[in-house]
Amino acid sequence: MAACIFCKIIKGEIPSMKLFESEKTLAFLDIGPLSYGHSLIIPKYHGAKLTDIPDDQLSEIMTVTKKIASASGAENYNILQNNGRAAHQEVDHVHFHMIPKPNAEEGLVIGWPAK
Ligand code: D5M
Repeated sequence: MAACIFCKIIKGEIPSMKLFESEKTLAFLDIGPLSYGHSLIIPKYHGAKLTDIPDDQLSEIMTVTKKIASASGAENYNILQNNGRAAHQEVDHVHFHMIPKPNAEEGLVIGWPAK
């Protein structure tokens, strides 16, 4: 979709810090991280909500999300996926957040309590 910011990232029209790429899936760092290593994992197929994506385009997304969580080295992390404005979705292209939870000794990151 031409106006979609994540489709532009997929096409390389705007820059991103890519972590993983395959035929169907892309992972990159979130531009406004809630914690160090906050990443987004997206299907390359454009759809606003999870229910808009065909199953075959989602087949590897959890495997890739697991890879990214593992590569982050975080012992504690959240996987988050928002659908619709009332559910705090800002970008209308399906994405899974992988948000490491910092250890207390690593200090606070904006909006993210260490404990
Ligand atoms: O989260 C949308 C997320 O997308 C939010 O955490 C910021 C991130 N974002 C927006 N633009 C970019 C670019 N250009 N690069 C990387 N990350 C980006 P939501 O679940 O929709 O609220």
